[in-house]
Order: sequence, then C-alpha cells, then structure tokens
Amino acid sequence: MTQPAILVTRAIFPEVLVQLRQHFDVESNQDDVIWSPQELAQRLQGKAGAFMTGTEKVDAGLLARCGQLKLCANMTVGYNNFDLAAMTAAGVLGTNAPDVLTETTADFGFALLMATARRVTESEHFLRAGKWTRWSYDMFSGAEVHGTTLGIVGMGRIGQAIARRAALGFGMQVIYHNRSRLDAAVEASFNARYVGKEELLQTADHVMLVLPYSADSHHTIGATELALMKPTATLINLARGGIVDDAALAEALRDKRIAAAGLDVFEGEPAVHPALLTVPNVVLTPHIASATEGTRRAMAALAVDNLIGFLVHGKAVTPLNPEVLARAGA
Ligand code: 8YV
Repeated sequence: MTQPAILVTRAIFPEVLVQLRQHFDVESNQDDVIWSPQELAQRLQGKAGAFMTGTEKVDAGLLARCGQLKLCANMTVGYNNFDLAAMTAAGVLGTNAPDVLTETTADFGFALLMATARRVTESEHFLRAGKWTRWSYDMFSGAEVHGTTLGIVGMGRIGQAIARRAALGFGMQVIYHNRSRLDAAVEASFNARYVGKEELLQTADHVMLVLPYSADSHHTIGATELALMKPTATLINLARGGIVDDAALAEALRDKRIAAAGLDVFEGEPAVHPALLTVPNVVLTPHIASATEGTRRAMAALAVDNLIGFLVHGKAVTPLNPEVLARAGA
C-alpha cells in the first residue's frame, strides 16, 4: 500500500523524520532553505499533509494550488501563519502544539523581565567593552521586580504560568486584562485582579504581553498605550511581532517615556526595526522563548502525533478547526 505523502517545511530533529517515514512518504528540508510561497506551493503538490514551524503562511492563494492537502500541523502554539477561515473553506485541518511549551515559555518571560528590569544585557555590554573601571553606588541601577505589580495582557495558559511565578515566587501583585475573565478560583490561585487595559497600563510596574496575534490584537501597544505607562515601567513582548508598534516603542525608549523593554518577537522578524538596535534600554532575543531541547522535541512530537493521528487514524490531537473533522466524518 502506498503511504500518504507529506512535506516537512523546515529542518527538524532527525528522529522526527525517522518516525514520520514509518508512516509517510516524506519530503524534508534539512538544509533549512527558506522557500518562497511559490516554492512552498510547488513542494506541496501531491502532499496530504505538512509539518510546519509557524513561519510558513497558509492562505487561500496557497490552498487553491494544493488540492490534495488535508492537514497543516504547526509545531507551535501560535497559528497566526494560518488563515483558518480559508483552511476550513478548503477542507484543510490545522493543528497547533499547545501546553507542551507553557512552562518553558513562562520561564523565559521571567528571564526577559529580570534581564530588562535589572539591565543585565546593557551592563554586560558595558563590561565587555572594557568600560568597567570602578564600582559606583548608582551604576546600572534598575527597577525592582519582587513585590511590584505585574500587568499581564493575555491570560491564557502561558499568562497563567507567568502569573503563578509572579505571585508565588516574586511576591508580585498580578493584574491582568483578557478577552474573558478567569474563574474566581483560578484568579484566587495567584491572587490576580481583572482590570481594563487602560488601568493595567497606568498601574503596572511591569507589563507582559502574552496574547495571540490577530487583526484585533495588531498594535495593542502603540504610542497612545505607551503614553499611559509609568515612566519607570518595563514592557515585555513574549507573544508575537505586530502586537507592539515597534517604531513607536523605539521612540518611547529613546525618549525614556518608559524605562525599558524586553522583546523576543518583532514586527517583520527576523528583521528588527533599526531604531530598536540603537537604543540601549531594550533586551532583544531572537524568538527563543520555547527554545529548550526538551520542549522543542515535545512540540515536534505533538505535530507528529497530529500528522499520524489524522492522516493515518482520522483523529487529530489538537485540531484548530474541528468543523473540518466533523465534515470528514472523523
Ligand atoms: C516557536 C512560538 O518556537 O509556539 C509558538 O507559538 O512562538 C514559539 O514557541 C516559534 O513560533 C517558531 O516560529
């Protein structure tokens, strides 16, 4: 019996390919070439499924050219690379990789918060440049983290894991803003208070963005919102580029309208707004919040489970548009 054909769009752990080859005829991209949309469409010809990393756009134009495609399995929790409505219309299932990266990503949220508030990278650059000639009482004086107020925008799984660290580990007061309010018992578990976006921005000593990207969340933080924040506050973007207006943020940082920012994601990444590279009070990391070997393996494994589950057994583990499953009678 011939096996279904699938495409692995980016380089991945070799063991993942070994496992996939037990079930599928696999075309892979271990040289990690970044394909144009045209090349991606061409490579997807005749493929029933795709293992994706969240960097490949799946839209109506691509789907119109890939009639045999049934499943796009992201190894990421975010899925703003998918036009889900177009996928549903085309009868293509999308899956993501939630849960397995929650704690690792929350750890990194704190790494970025601590590095930003306590000026870790800025002071390290100073030291490496040979500028440290003597100790002084106010050298790289930063912002307090413990006991302060953390404002979390987006209180999903990762937001809640950050809130737990903040409340139980750092004695912080947690305020949050979200599309919907959490159950009282969940709120109570990290003593969190639901507030409007304006109040959050005005009150928080540190603001952490952990919401998904969509047309609605585009530029959730722009010049107007930055103007509401305390001049001593820090802003952390752990979620997606485009949630922050990076040009407006660079200006606010340059003019010290807020104290500092920590960014793991950027509008138009891997390009970074050039003005952000010129301000010292920002910590910049290349989208690595989930990057530990164990977590990246778990993310890949969930995408594999979705591919095998759906294309071999008719059942996906983490479907994003389950109406496609219902229609297929799965
Ligand atoms: C990914 C992420 O590593 O899962 C997500 O949504 O943001 C990260 O964990 C990243 O998206 C790779 O493109």
